[in-house]
Amino acid sequence: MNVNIDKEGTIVILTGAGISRESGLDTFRCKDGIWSKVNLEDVATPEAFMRDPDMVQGFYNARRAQLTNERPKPNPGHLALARLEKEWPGRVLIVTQNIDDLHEQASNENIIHMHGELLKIRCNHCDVLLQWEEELHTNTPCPKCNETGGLRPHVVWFGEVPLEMDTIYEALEDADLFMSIGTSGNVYPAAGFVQAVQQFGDCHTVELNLDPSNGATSFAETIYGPASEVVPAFVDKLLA
Ligand code: BV8
Repeated sequence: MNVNIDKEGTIVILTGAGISRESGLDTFRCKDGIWSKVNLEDVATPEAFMRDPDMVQGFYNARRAQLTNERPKPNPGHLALARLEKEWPGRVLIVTQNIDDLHEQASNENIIHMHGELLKIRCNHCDVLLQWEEELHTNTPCPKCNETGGLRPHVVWFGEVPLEMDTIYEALEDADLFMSIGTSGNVYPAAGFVQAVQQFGDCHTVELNLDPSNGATSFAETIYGPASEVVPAFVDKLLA
């Protein structure tokens, strides 16, 4: 790391599918990624849910079953961020695009799932938000309002507004260090955060990824390699 971050400084960390790859969860756009097997237009848009809800529910049931049956574990990349949150005197916030629960399993607390969470569902009829580890079907009655056809995965589909955007931009305004880990920089507004922090003020920006993302040239510093190796090494230097 080629700059000194004030130890009381605020660190905002954006994570993507790449940080969970070594825990056995597919990424989206890598060779054999999720979007090489299914079209996002068919499973991750509100239009798809209107058109063929069973197809959409099936897509998320399969990913939810992978989380609840295979119980993937956090890898050294996740664990290093947990150590950073515990030992860094200043504020540490994880803004993740991931809908898995590996940051929680690693015992991070300050986490925003800007694209939602796979182990939660909500009802379009009564807006209840529930923890959910089972399969979900169009005729599953809502445990609160008992209506059917309203329950959907608590995830942000393309064309929908990401979650907690105000809190995220407030943190980006306050950031002294912005780290981006395991994301290809294809999906907005997350892919625009590196430009946003530089408009807000003096913030050091670092990309930690297997290979250069679409936004690589926007970062002051770039470190390439598997998250399980480069993230612990970077955190060691930060806490040194
Ligand atoms: C919105 C949830 C308005 C569901 C997801 C501007 C320009 C162009 C388009 C747009 C734009 N603004 C908006 C859009 C439209 C759209 C968009 O960005 N489209 C793209 C495809 C062009 N955005 C939206 O619709 C968003 N909504 O904009 O609302 C708005 C905006 C601002 C404020 C208010 C309102 C909503 C987008 C959310 C969609 N939902 N997921 C689900 O998971 O099923 S997005 C989905 O892609 C995932 O959440 C994922 O996180 C995200 C990004 O993918 P990555 O995580 O980056 O994964 P990827 O496979 O691409 O890359 C993996 C990376 O890891 C690679 O770089 C690889 O090298 C690296 N890697 C691999 N292994 C490792 C590794 N790194 C380290 N170690 C390893 N071992």
